[in-house]
Amino acid sequence: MEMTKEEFKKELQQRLKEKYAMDINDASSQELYNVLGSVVKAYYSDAWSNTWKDYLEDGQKQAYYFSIEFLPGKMLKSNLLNMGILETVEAGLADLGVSLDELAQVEQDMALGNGGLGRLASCFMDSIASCGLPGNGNGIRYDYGLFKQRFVDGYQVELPDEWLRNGNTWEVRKESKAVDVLFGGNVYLAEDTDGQLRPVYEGARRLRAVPYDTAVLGYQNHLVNTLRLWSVEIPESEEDHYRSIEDRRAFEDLTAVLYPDDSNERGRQTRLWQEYFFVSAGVQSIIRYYLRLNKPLDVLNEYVAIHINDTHPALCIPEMMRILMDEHGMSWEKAFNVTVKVMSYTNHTIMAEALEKWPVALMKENLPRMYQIIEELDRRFVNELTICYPENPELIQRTRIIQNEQVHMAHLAIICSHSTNGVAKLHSDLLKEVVLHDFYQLFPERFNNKTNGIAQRRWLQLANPKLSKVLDQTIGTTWRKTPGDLKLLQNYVEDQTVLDQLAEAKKSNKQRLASYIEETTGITVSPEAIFDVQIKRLHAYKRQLLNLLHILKLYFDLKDDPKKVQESRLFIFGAKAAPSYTYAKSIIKAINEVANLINNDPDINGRIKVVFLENYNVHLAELIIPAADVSEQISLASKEASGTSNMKLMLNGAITLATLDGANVEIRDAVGDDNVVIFGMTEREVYQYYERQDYVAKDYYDQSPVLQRILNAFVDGTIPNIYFEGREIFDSLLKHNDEYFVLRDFDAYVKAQEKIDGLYRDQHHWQQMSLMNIANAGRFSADDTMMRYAEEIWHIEPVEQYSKK
Ligand code: 26Y
Repeated sequence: MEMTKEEFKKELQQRLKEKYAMDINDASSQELYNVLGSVVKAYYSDAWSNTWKDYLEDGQKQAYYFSIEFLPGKMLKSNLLNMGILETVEAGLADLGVSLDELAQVEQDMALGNGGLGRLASCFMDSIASCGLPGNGNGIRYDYGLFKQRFVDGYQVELPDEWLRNGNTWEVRKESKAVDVLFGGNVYLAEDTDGQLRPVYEGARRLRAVPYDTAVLGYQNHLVNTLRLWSVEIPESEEDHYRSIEDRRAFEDLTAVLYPDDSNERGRQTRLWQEYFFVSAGVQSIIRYYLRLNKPLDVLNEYVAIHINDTHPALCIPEMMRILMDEHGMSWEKAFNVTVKVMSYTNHTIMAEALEKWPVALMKENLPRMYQIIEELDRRFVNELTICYPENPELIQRTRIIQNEQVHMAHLAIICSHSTNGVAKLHSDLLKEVVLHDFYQLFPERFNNKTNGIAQRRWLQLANPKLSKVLDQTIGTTWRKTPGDLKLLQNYVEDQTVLDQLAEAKKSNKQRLASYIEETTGITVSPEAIFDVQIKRLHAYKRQLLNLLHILKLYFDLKDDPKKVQESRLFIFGAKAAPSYTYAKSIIKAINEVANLINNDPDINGRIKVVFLENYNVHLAELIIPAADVSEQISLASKEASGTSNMKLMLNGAITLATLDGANVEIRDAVGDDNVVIFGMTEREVYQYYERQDYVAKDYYDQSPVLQRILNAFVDGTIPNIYFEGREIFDSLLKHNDEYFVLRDFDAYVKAQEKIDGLYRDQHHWQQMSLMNIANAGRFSADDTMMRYAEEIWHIEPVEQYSKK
C-alpha cells in the first residue's frame, strides 16, 4: 500500500468533486470527512478482499471472537496509522489548509460497549490483525451506543447516543449474507421422511439478521480482518405475522440499544433476545462459510475456533449443537465432541451479581429449541457425574447447568468448551481456588490465565505523539512494532536529558488537557498540579468513594492549617453509572458537589481542584491518559478481574497508586516495589473477613475523629445539596457495614497518598519512576496476549505473508 502526498491530494479533490461537486474550500468538515473516509476505504479494499480470498483458498483455521460489546472509538486515525499513511495524509491535508485533527473530531465514537470488556474486545481485534492472525469479531450493530452522559445540577442525565445519524463510513452492509433467526413458538421432535428425529417449529417468529462488516486493519502488514455486526430486520414474507404495532416494535427494537447495564437486572429479556440473535446469526454464517471449504463437519474444529467473551455469547454452544444435529443430521455425541473442541470461554468477573443466570421459564418461552438442548446437556452432565462421583451429590448440584429453575451460563460455558480463562493471574487463581473451584477439580486442564493487554498503537502512538517522539529519538522506532522494546528506555534512567524530555512531553499533555477542562467546564487548572486520575465505570467495588473521602481529608486539613505543605493536586474523575444503579449515581452527585465546594473555596485557593469530566469515553481517555501523573487503581482486592486503564496509564508514565488487585499485581511485579505505590488489604485478608464475618465498619468511625468529620460532612450540610445522596452514602458505610471495606482501607490509603506527595516533590526521582513505568509497560501488549490465545487456546497461526516482520 503505497501512496504519495501528491497522489493523495489529487484523489481527495477528485472524489470531492464526484460526490459533492465541490472544491476543498467550500466543503464542510463533515463532507471532507466523508470523502476522506471513502479515499481510505478504497485504499484498503483490495487488501480486504485479498485477505479473505487467501483464507478461503488456504482453508485457513480462523478464530471468531463473539462479544456482545465492541468499543473501538474513532477509527480514522488508527486506520491511517495501520496503513502507514498517517503522516502523508496529515501533510497532504495541511497543504490544502485542512487539519486532520479537526476532521478526526467529526467522526462519532463507535461506543457499542459499556467499559472494560468492550474496549478489550476492540484492542484484541486490532492485535489479531496486527499479529497477522486470521480472526474476526462477531457482535451487534446497535442503533444507539452507550448513552451520552450529561451533568445537570451535578446529577447524571443520560441522552441517546445517535452515533449513526451522519452515517458510518466504515461499515459495509452485506445483504446477501443475511440469515434468519427464529424466536418463540413451540418446538417438538417428529420423525422425518428419512426416519430421523427432527424438530418441528410451530408459531415461531422469523427475523432477519443483516450483517454490517467493518474492516480491521493490521499494523502495516496488509492484512485486513472483519468485524461483523448484525442488525435486525423483519423479513417481507413475515410482515403479516407482526400484527400490532407494539408487537412489531418489540422485534424491530431488538438491536436498537446497547444495555448500559453491567451491574443489574433491568432490560434482561431483550438482552436474552439480543444474545441469541447475534449468536445464531454468527454461528450460521460461520457454518455457511465452512461448507464452502467442502470439509466434513466433524473436523470443524480444525478450521474454526469460537471464543465466548464472557457468558453473553454462551448460547453459541447449544446453537452449534442445533445446527450440527438438526440441520446436518449429526449424532448428539459427535456434535458435542466437535462443539467442545471449537468453543473457548473467558470469564471477566467474580462479582456474583454479574454471573449470568436465565430463568428457565423465560428461556423456554423465547428460545424453546435452545432450552431443549440445554436441558439435555444438563441431563447428560448429571448422569456422567453420578457415575463418577456417586458419593458426592452436592458437587453435582453445585455444578449442574440448570439449578433452581435457572440456567447458569458460566456452567454451560465451562462444561461445553475446552478452555476457561481468567484475565489476570490473581483473577485466574481465584477462579481456580474459590469461585469455580468445583469445576477446576472436574476439569483442571481446561483452566488457564491470559492476562489482558492493550493496543499500544492506540494508547501510545496515537494518543501520545509527544511521548512517542521522545521514544523514537531515544530508543529508535522498533517499539512501535514490538512494544517489548520499550524496555530499552531503562538504559536512560540516569540520563537527565531524557528525563527532561519526558517531563516536557508530560507537561505539554497536561496543558492540552487543562485547555480542554477550561473549555468544557470553565474550571481553570494549573498544569503544575499533580494530575491524579480515576477513570473507569462507576461501581461501588471500584471505590471512587475512597478517593472522595481522601479529597475531603485534604480539604479539611487545608482549612485547619492553610500553611500546610502539600503539592497542588488536580483530582480528575471520568465515569458513567448504569442508569438504574442509584448508589453509583449518588456517588457522582456527591463528587460533583464536593468539587463545587472545594473549587470555589477561597481558603483553598486552587491548591486542590476536583474535576469530574462529562461523558467519559474512548476519545476522552485518549486525552486524559497521556496527561496523568497518578493512576488510581483502588478497587477492593479480589474484585477487579484485571483492569486495563491501569496498563494504559502506566504506559503513559503515570505512577500507579493501587491495591493488590487484578493486573495491578503484575504491574508491581513488572516495575518493582520502588516504582509503584501499593496499599490496603490483600485478597487473602478480604477473604479472612468473609470467613470470620467480623468486620465492623462503625468501629473505624467511632475510633477516628478524622473519619467522623469526613463522614458527617455527608449528612450535616457541610457538603451542600446532597440531602438524600449524602444520607444514602453515610448509611451504606455505617448502617450497611461498608460492603467494600472503604473505612478499613482508609488510613492505608491516606498514607499512600502522603507517600505520593513526598515522591512528587523530588521531581528527578519522580521522572525516573515514570520512565521505569513506560519502559516496563510493553509486557501488557495485547499483541502478546493475542499470540498466547492463538497458540494455547485457538490453535491458529499467523498467516505467513502477513506475519509481523
Ligand atoms: C450480564 C451483565 C450484567 C454484564 C454486562 C457486562 C456483566 C458484565 C459486564 C461487563 C463486565 C466487564 O466489563 N468486566 C471487566 O472486564 C475487563 C476486561 O477483562 C476487566 O479488565 C475488568 O476488570 C472487568 O471488570
